[in-house]
This record gives sequence, structure tokens and C-alpha cells, in this order.
Amino acid sequence: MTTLTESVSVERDGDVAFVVIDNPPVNALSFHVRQGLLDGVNQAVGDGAKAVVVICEGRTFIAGADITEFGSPPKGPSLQDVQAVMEDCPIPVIAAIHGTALGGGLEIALCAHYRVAVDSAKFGLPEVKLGLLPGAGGTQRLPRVVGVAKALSMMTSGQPIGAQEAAEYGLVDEVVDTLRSGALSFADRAVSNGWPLSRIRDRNEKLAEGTPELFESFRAGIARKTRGFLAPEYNVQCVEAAVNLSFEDGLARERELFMELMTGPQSAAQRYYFFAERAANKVADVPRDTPKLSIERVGVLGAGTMGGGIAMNFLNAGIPVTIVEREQAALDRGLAVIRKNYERSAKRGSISAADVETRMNLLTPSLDKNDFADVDMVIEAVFEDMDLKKTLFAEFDAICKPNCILASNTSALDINVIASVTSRPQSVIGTHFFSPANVMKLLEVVRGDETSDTVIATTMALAKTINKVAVLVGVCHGFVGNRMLFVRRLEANQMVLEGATPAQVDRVLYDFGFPMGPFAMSDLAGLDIGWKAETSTSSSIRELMCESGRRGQKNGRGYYTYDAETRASTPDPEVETLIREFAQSQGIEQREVSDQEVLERLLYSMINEGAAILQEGIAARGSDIDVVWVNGYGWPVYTGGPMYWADSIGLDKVVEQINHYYQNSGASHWKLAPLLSRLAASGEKLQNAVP
Ligand code: 3H9
Repeated sequence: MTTLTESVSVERDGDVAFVVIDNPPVNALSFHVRQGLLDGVNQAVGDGAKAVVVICEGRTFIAGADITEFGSPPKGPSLQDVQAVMEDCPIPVIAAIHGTALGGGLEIALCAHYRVAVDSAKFGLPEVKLGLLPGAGGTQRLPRVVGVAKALSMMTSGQPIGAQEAAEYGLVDEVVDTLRSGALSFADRAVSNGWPLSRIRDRNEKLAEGTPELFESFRAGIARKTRGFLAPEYNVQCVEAAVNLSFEDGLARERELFMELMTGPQSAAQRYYFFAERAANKVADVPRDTPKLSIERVGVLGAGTMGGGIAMNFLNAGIPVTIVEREQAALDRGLAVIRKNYERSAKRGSISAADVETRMNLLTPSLDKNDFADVDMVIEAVFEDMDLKKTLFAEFDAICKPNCILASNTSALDINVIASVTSRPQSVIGTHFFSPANVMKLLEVVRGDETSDTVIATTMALAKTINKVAVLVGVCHGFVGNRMLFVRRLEANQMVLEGATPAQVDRVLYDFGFPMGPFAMSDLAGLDIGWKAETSTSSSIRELMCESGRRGQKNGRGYYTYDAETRASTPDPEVETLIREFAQSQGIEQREVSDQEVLERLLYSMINEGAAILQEGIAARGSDIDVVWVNGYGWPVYTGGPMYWADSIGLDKVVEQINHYYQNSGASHWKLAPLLSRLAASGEKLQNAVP
């Protein structure tokens, strides 16, 4: 074995040279990997090897370019230099793939003459998720292998495909049982049979399917999902270039568009966000090696929308769930909804019909909380009533085995008060899922004063197992997400009293990149949640709306009127009159409110609240707040999240406007958070701030 660089070595097995990459954690293409690969292939040829296998140690094949190197001056050979050496190599080069071949990693594999993989391997070009496109020929080579339609879908979704599918599309030449010996056998056969040195760049037959109609319909198909993002469209343009231009010209076009994205604000925000999400899973005062509890079975109390959705997360991960309801009818309804959701997924093809049954079989329905006796974690998902929660947690305390984690899905209530009724407050934690809980990625994990390190570490790890992005937060009303949402709602309501229309407020947020604004969201949720006719006193717009029979989307009348068939919404003049008259009765003079003011008041109020949350230690880092808002509330990731966005505007400007709105309104949520004031003065960033 010869060591070439700190991460690459080369070793011989008969006629075959193995170039071995070992660059933990994910074998990213750092400069020493590129150098080693280039030297390794050259050395193999120089030493008289008859074939080269590129293979990785550790958990994965190359997972992409080294994102930490982006923005730094180039060092070592470029990816393209390495690719040229592989592609033009006079002996067969075989990529041996396990784990994930992603981004630059797949682009390297596409420059081998052949690819072998184990069954569990995955292949993808996820650059779009970083606001980028594959910048090392991937946009030109992938469509030449898998065809135009498949390449478009892989590149614009960033979703990887498995080895079997990759083999069907010709991306993998052989699926092997054992990577190293399988690759060796493949290489020996390539040599003894004189298989050609197949270069993907020379293959054009699959490009013919790329008609203008195909591109047009593909664009229409992704328009809604990719609204506001630059990268998906640029990826499509690169595939168009693959179809319409020569390989070399296509590469040049790819380079040009790649550089534009790389130096633009969207990719900067999305790359920041990539690391923000990974940082969120680390807890500064809970050591990484903290022992974790084993979670073999979970209990969920409540089979409503929330409880059912929560249960599905565990079933999806193969963890059995005991779900308990008060009455048979509610339990049956809950189970039917879960089954319906799975059947819908099976119909769409995202899971198989067999998966539906496997998952349903992991679910044990019950009407008896005593069935929680053998679970390792119980999650309460009943409605927000502190007395009820206290009663339930006292029962859990009596029923559940020692070390069982007692979790509440409360979205705002005090975990410490809930914990106080148990004899084991160290085992109590908040797990705030977002609706629909089987879909939304965010999990706010709420630590109480006495929650143990073990319980925190276990819950954070469990979140990853069930495919959630977890953010650890402290106790306060509404935690991070809802507390910031409350101030945004206050401002939205205040502005419509001052003369903005609900449609204007919603449009401003929609144009910023949110899926919908606060009024459309209220209509969707139902205006009458928590409203009671008997106690309604016409003292707010919402009460007036409910009193006049407006319930939101469910009865076709809310802030908007909804078409019974298409669900299309139209602003309602009656609502505007109702608001105007109420404002008058309150002595509020209406005026024109500019879109800029709407945007600032909705979002700067949140930034100020976010800074206060950070200062109080409710969030552990500024970037955690961004993770909450991007994953839980649809903040557009291409602006990074509220803290990153505030930094990009300039904290001094934000502070100036916050002070302005405080002077105008005197409202307590506009009182400048001291942390924000300090950061603005020192030129530090909110995204990097810690309490
Ligand atoms: C690209 O390739 C551009 C090219 O087209 C060519 C340009 C010319 N670089 O996610 P995990 C770190 S763009 C540097 O927790 P998992 C990560 O920060 C790239 N570091 O593990 C974390 O560090 P820490 C295209 C990276 O098992 C640790 O590895 N590729 C990179 O859940 C573990 O990560 C991608 O976008 C990287 N590329 O998931 C793939 N990737 O422990 C991005 C990870 O200090 N990566 N790290 O927090 C992933 O999707 C996941 O990390 C992966 C593993 C699926 C690989």
C-alpha cells in the first residue's frame, strides 16, 4: 500500500489497483482527496496495473464536494482535472460504491468507465438543495446515462435513487454482494474480456427524448414547488444545454450557470442553512457520548390529527407504537385516517402495498392507558389544557416503567409545571411536532429545568431516527416558533385595523416566499378554534368574524370567500367593511399601509422577538431559530431564515426600524432586545449569536 495524501492511498490486488479514499466523515472531495485520486490513477497506470478501482473507506462513497472549501481560494487540482485523468485513463476505471454517491461524488463516478455498487447504495445530485447545480459535468453526463426526464427529476428534487433503480437506468453496471471482492471480480472480467473504455460524454442516444414539449411540461410540473428558487430552473437549463449543445459547450454553459449560483445570495443562504441544520442537533452542554436510552416501543396518547401523525413517524421508522384513545369511535377514526394516509402514499408509489400492512401491524390500538406500562417513551398529544395534562402526567408516572421518557406535544405550555406532578421530572421533556406531524420536518424538543442529559440526548437522536430536524429549546410561552408567530400575528391584526387589507398582508408574505400569509393560514386552520359563542364579546376582528358565521375554509367563508369546487379564494369586501367599522369603533384611523411597512412590521417584529428568545437562552444559537422557521413555518430557505436574513439586511438598519415602530406604537414587542442592540453596535451577526 502506498500513501499518496493524508486521505488517499493506492494498493494492488493482482492486476487491479485500488485507489482508496479515507476522508471521514463523508469522504468529501477535499483538496487532498482530489490530489490523491489524480495521483492514484496516474500511479496505477505507471505501475502497469490493468484496471483501477476507486473505493472508499468508512460509511459512504464520496458524498460531494467539500462544502467547507466553498468560497476559499482554490487549492490542489480541480475536480475537472481529476475527472479528465479518470475518463481518459488507458485502462478501465471502475467506481465501487457504497453509502451515498452524491454531488461531486456522483460526478466522479460518472467519469469512471464502469460503476458497481452494493444494494444499499444511493445515487443523487443534491446540489439544488444547496441552491446550486452540479458543477463538474453532472448536468451533461447524467442525462446521457439515465435519460433526460430522469435526470431532470433527480437534479431538481435532489432526491437520490437506490442501486436497483440506478441499475435499471444504466447508472450502475452491476449490483454486487460484497463491495471490494465484487469490484475486483468486475475489474478482472473487464480486463480479460477487453471491455471498452466507455466514456459517458460520448454517448448521445438518450438525449433524443429531450424535446421542447418535455421541458415545457417538466417546468410546469415543478413550478409550484420551486417558486422563488433560482437553482431548479438553472438545473433545467443545463439539461437543455446537454440536449441542444455539444458536450464541451454544454460544460461551458454549466460552468457559467454554476458560477452565477455559487456567487449569488440564494446559494449562500442555503449553504449556511445546511450547516445550521446540522449544528442544531448538537447540544453544547450535553456531551456527544452521553449514554442514550433504547427506544424499542413508543406510546402515543390521543389518536386525533396530531397523535395519529406523531404515531406514523415511529411506524415509518419500524418502531412499534401503542396508541390510546378514550373512546372506541375516536380510536377507530384515528386508525382509519392513518391507514388512509398510508394507502394514499402507496397509490402515489412512495411506499409499497406491503409497507402499508407492515406499518399498520406495528400499531397497537387501545382504550387503556395501562397499556403504556411497557413503552420506552410516551407522548401525550391531547388538547392544550394544563389541568388535563397534569392529570395525565400523574397517571403516566404511576403506569410507566422507570426510565420511560414522558413527553408532551404541547405547543406552548410550561414543561416544568407538567413535570412537577411526576416523581421523575428528569424524565419529562417536550416534543413539539408540527402539523401535519407525519409530514413536517421540525421537532422542537423542549428541555425542562430538570430534564436529564440522557433524556435530551435520547430524544435528539430519536428525532434523527424518525427523520425529523430537531431543535432543542427552553421553556417559555410558545417556545421559539409560536412565540415569534404570536408577534407576527399581533402585527398582522394591527395593520389591518390601520388600513392594510388581509389580502395585502398575505400577498406580501407570499411574495417574500412563504407558502401563505397569516389570514389565509387562519382560514385554513379554522377561525373558530378556541372560540365559544357564549363567551364571545365582539371585541376582536376574529370574534366578529366568528359571530357573523365565518369559520374559514371549512364553510367557505373566512377572511376570504372560497369557491365550493375549486377552493379558489377571493378577498371579501364584507370582511373589509367589518374591519373598517371595527377600527372606527376603536378610534383607529385607517390609512394606506405600504408593502414595505407590511413586510417590516411582520418580519422585523419577529427578528426582535427572536433576539429576545436568544438572549433568554430559550434558543441555544441564532441559527437554531432559522432552523425552526424554515422547517416549521415555511420561511423560504433561500433567504436563510429570520436571523440570517436580518444579518443580510444589516442589523443597524433593522434596529433603526424597530426603534421607529416602537416610537410609533409603544407596543412592548417593539422594545429593542438588548442583544440585538449590542450585536448591531459591534458588527457581529445574529446567526452566530449565542445567549
Ligand atoms: C457539490 O458536490 C458540488 C459539485 O457539483 C461540484 C462543484 C465543482 N462537505 O449530514 P450528516 C459533514 S455540492 C463537507 O450529519 P448523515 C456534515 O457537516 C455537495 N462536510 O450525516 C457533518 O459534520 P459534523 C453535494 C460535509 O449520515 C458530517 O459531515 N453533496 C459534507 O446524516 C455528517 O453529516 C451534498 O450536498 C460535504 N459535502 O448524512 C451532500 N456533507 O459531524 C451533503 C456532510 O461536523 N451531505 N458533511 O456536523 C449530506 O446530504 C449528508 O451529510 C449525507 C450523510 C447524506 C452524506
